[in-house]
Amino acid sequence: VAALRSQLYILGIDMGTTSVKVVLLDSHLRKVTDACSLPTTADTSNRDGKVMEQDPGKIIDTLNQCMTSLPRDKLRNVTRVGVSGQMHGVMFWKTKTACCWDQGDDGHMFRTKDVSQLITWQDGRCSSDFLSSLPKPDSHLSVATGFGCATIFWYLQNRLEFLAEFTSAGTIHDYVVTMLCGLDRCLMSTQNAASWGYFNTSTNQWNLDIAGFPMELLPEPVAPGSRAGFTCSKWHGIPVGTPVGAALGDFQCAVYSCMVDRTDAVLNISTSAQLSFAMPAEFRPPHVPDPSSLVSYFPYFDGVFLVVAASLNGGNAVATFVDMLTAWMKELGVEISSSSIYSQMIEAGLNQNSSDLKVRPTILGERHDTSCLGLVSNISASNVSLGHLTRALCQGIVENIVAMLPPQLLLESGVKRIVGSGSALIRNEVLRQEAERAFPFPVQYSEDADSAVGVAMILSDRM
Ligand SMILES: *[C@@H]1O[C@H](CO)[C@@H](O)[C@H](O)[C@H]1NC(C)=O
Ligand SMILES: *[C@@H]1O[C@H](CO)[C@@H](O)[C@H](O)[C@H]1NC(C)=O
Ligand SMILES: *[C@@H]1O[C@H](CO)[C@@H](O)[C@H](O)[C@H]1NC(C)=O
Ligand SMILES: *[C@@H]1O[C@H](CO)[C@@H](O)[C@H](O)[C@H]1NC(C)=O
Ligand SMILES: *[C@@H]1O[C@H](CO)[C@@H](O)[C@H](O)[C@H]1NC(C)=O
Ligand SMILES: CC(=O)N[C@H]1CO[C@H](CO)[C@@H](O)[C@@H]1O
Repeated sequence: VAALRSQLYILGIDMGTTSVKVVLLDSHLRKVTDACSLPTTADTSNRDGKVMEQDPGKIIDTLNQCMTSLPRDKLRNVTRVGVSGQMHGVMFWKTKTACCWDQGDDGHMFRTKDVSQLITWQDGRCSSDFLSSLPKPDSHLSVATGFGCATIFWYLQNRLEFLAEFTSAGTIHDYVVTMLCGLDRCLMSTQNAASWGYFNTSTNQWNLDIAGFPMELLPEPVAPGSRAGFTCSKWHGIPVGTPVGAALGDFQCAVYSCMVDRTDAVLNISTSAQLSFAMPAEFRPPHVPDPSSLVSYFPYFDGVFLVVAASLNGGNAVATFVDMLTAWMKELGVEISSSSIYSQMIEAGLNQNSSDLKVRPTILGERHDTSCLGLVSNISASNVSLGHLTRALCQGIVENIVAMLPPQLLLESGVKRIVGSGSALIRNEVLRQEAERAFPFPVQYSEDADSAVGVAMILSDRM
């Protein structure tokens, strides 16, 4: 039977902060058949410790390398292209001359030309004084340094001549879509638009009709899941005229890749930790941002919002504990590897069912309370073994994220299952046990939460 049906693929691309990933999804089986991920090493020298910029030329070269690694015969059968990427950041380009197409033997591809650096979400040039001097956004999301519109305001006040060189702005993934389709105007999904600030998600309009603001640079908002255009040239073997989706947010795509049912909540614990689920269709976020709020609302699909609790403390807290033990052992003159400490500590934690010891793992503070650092409490002489500490640390990590978005709220919103993802959760059985204890729902694990896979699935389902 497989031989009779034509084999078609969807290409998913994720333009991440440190790497580019491409996947081919078999349209029929909805399974990944090929994938490639390469580091971009695109960070440029950090001039004053606050500027975080990347070289789009290097990022696009990395994309070309990833594409070259995919089987050419499958690329010829690609029927849709989806792109996701790091949100909040902004780059500028000159419409029409922002890339050059290379029609060489090794495949048609484009490279950057007449583009600015990418100012990433990690950029710190906008001080809190600067941000508070800006007009008040009409958005439920507050504006932070590294957000596209804040960066444009910074150029407006500090280097007006820089902006005059360009005619378009977008995220790096919007740039890819715009070049692939040869568009005159960048079409930006509301997922990415909301991440720039100054965007009203009720009207789906920018609110920057302010004297002097270069509105003409801003992309045109479109619904997530809609088509931006068609490939304007053959690209690495993909036929000309292949539909390309408007670029999406990496977070939404990662959630999509592991949310099987609409009633699933996703608990992701990697370096940091997030808990997220789709709010009921009629839910609308409050009109004014609340800086003390523990959750954010991000546009998902069809006017639905994802509620997201984001903790800065996840696998990094476990890693810090392991590093601490490794350093102590070394100071005591015992050489033992971190990986051996990690596995023995998990073993000890598994043998200790519960503990009265309490660990608050917020070693990095939290966004809503940067001064609330970690704490170990309720220490008694018999509760200080490695097993107690491991158990208490893992329990603390789960309780910390769960406190931001309590199970009662999940119940009321119709959540029926937790999908666990992220390397720190998947490989740590004590953490998994604590997650299973914390929720009144079954917990199922998904190893392949992935933005590139998610964007391919979205195009398969929705476009
Ligand atoms: C591409 O599609 C053609 C026609 O449907 C099919 O014969 C061929 O096997 C497919 N190639 C691959 C690599 O799947
Ligand atoms: C967005 O626009 C709607 C409709 O005009 C308005 O009711 C709302 O207050 C605006 N602001 C936000 C943050 O939704
Ligand atoms: C989980 O977190 C990692 C790292 O922060 C991120 O790359 C991934 O997309 C996240 N996955 C989900 C489903 O949120
Ligand atoms: C953990 O608790 C369960 C259920 O109470 C019990 O059956 C099991 O023996 C306990 N394991 C350890 C190592 O204490
Ligand atoms: C602290 O430990 C004691 C005895 O081990 C226990 O009874 C108590 O419930 C613990 N307190 C908290 C807040 O866990
Ligand atoms: C879970 C556990 O082992 N708790 C112990 C902590 O220490 C107190 C006081 O020594 C014991 O009574 C608990 O059994």
